[in-house]
Parts: sequence; structure tokens; C-alpha cells
Amino acid sequence: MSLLASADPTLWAAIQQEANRQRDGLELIASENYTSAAVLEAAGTVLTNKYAEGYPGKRYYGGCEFVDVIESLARQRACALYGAEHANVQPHSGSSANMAVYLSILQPGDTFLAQNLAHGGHLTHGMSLNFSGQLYKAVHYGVRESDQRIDFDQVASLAREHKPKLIVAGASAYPREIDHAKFAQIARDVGALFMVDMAHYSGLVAAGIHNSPVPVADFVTSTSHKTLRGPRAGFILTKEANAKLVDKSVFPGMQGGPLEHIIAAKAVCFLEAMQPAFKEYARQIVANARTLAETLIAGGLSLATGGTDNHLMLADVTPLGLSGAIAEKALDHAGITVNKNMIPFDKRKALDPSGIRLGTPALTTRGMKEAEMKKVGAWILRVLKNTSDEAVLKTVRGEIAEFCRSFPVPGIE
Ligand code: DSN
Repeated sequence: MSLLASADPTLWAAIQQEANRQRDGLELIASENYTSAAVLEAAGTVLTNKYAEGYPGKRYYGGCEFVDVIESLARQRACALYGAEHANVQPHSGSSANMAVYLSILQPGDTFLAQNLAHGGHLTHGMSLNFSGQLYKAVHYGVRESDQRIDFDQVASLAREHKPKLIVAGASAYPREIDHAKFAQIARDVGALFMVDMAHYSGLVAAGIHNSPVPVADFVTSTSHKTLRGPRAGFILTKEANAKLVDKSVFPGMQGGPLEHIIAAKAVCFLEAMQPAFKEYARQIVANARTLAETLIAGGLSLATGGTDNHLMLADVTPLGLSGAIAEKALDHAGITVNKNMIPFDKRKALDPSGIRLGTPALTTRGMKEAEMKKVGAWILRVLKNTSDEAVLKTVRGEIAEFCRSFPVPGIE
């Protein structure tokens, strides 16, 4: 019996129920994934016991000789994986990675230009209730109404008008490849710094499937737990010239002790992402997303931009007489996990928007391919067309649990 099970049976039971949920259902939240058993193991080590404020070779605590090895490995691997000059692997999350970059180059009240949250951006890209919208003057570009793709004419004209100190590219709900070079050119034209938040697609960048922001951006931030399939955390890549600035901003600027157990897990995920099998994995994520998108469109759903060329898609469920919240709930009942999401130019509110966001990284980790995506798409359509029919939802849930047995989740028996 596990030690945790006997020490804290109530907590253990909840963890087991979550493991069962992850194993028996279809995980389609675009920002989630299943780590490898090796990443899980690293995240659960005695490294959690260690304080290591500072950086390898320059710590404020004794006994750091081994965590120095671990953090140096993580930094070297991040640089090697992305061809970056410098990596800071200490941010606890993508939000804190973004905060560290902002703190390193912006003064309160400075202007930055980023993608509108309602058009696929992120909270930390200047949303009014987020620190980024409170501390700085955020100006937002969006997508065109005609094709829901980033409106580069608008980006350029807002950049000329507002002269931002920083331009931010990268998104949380944008189903197309982002042209980093085009953003970089606009930033150069107006003398702005350029940051890319590649959190969602950093696994695709690592595999060479999405163009890399590293050669053209001053700062690149990411999480490690989405398409990159590592632990829940963040990191920053930058040029050597900005290394000291960023490091100082993360510690002591923003954080105290780094989470060395999570940094170890990041080191494992960077190594995994360097393997040829990861390239194939990332290619399959995109192929799966395309097949799922085609299946949903054939079943009558309309997708933002008409499809996808990355790991995610945004489906408008209002033509079926549904809202995103109703769709999310019905799918959840049937064992399919998605999140409700605004679609560009949504007339509904964020808590009950018109769409749902779906992504294929987690199902692809389980070994599902195009044939399985057609089945998954058919289940989604069946649920969305029968949201208040309990019998249908129950049947689909049973079929999915049975189907999932053939696709094990790493780290779950
Ligand atoms: N909240 C994450 C997402 O779901 O996309 C982004 O950080």
C-alpha cells in the first residue's frame, strides 16, 4: 500500500479519483497534457526539500552542489533544444515568466502592445484585471472579422500610433501558425522590444513544426506543461546580452527559492523533447487536430478561421442552439473534457461564451491517431446534438471509458 494512502486516506482517495478521471475520459483541454512517468518521478523527489535562492554557482544557501548540477542541466538543455543563448528555468509558471520579462524592461505606466484576450490572447497580455493591465498601459491588436486571422495591418498601425516599448506575440486560443518574423519587423520599425509567449505551441517549436521565435525575439517565454509535455511550470529564453537583466528580474525581483524538483522535471522534459520520437509526437498532434477539425466541420460545427494548423481549434456551438458553458457541461458528463471559450467577436460573455476550445496534445500522448480522432469527433457531435438526453450522455461515457482502456496514460496504472 502506498505511504500516502495510509498517512492521508482522504487526500489519497481524491488523487485516485483524479487519476481515474484522467484515465477513463478524453482530455481535450488544449493547454493540458500527460507527462511521462520520468517527468512525474522527477517532480516527486527529495529536491522539494531544498532551498536554493540564487543561481548555480551563486547561491544564498549551503548544500547546493547537487541542485546546481540539476539546474545547470535544465538550462543547458533548454538552450540546446531551442538554439537559445540563455535560459532561465526558475519561473514557477508562464504568468510569472511573463511578469519577469515585463519587470525587466517596462516601468509602470509604459505601453505595450499584445493580442486581445477576447481574440485568443492571454490574461498576462494586458487584461484589465491582471497585473499586466493594471501596472502598464496595454494596447491590443486582434484578428480580422473576415477570416479571424491576426490583422497585421492593425498591429502595424497600432504600433506606429502608440509607440509601445514592447510588442508581445503569442496566444492561448489561436488555431493558426504565428508569423514571428512579421511581428519582429513591425517591432523593429517602431523601435520596440519584441517578446513571444510561445507557451501553447512550444512543443511544436521544439519539434521544428512551428517556426521558432528564438532567432527573431528579444525574449521568449513559455510554460513546460502544454505541447512540450513537461511539468507545470515556466521558463524564459533570451540572448546573452539580456541574461543578467532577466535573471535579476526572476530572482530577487519576483521569486524567492526556485522549485528544484520541478526544475529537475523540466530538465527531463527538455531531454525528451530532443529525441526523434518527440518530433513524430508533435507531427501527430497537428495531424490529429486537423482530422478532428475536419470531422467537426463535416458534422455541422463552424470553427474559427475555418480550421487549424496547430494543436487546437475553436468551435462555435451556437448554430446547434447551445452556449459554450452548456456544451462544456454536457461533454464533461459524457467523459470529454474541454473548456468553454470566447470566439473572436463573440456577442456572449466570458462565463457563458459561444464557443469551446479543443486540443489534441493529451490524446496524442495516449497514442491516438487520425482514425481515433474521427471517433472522438463523432462522440463530440453526438453529445452536442443531445445535450439534455441523459441516456445518450451515459452511453457515450461508457463507450469512451471502454475505448480509453486501449490507450494507457503514462504514469497511471
Ligand atoms: N490558462 C492557459 C490556457 O488554458 O490556455 C494559458 O495559460
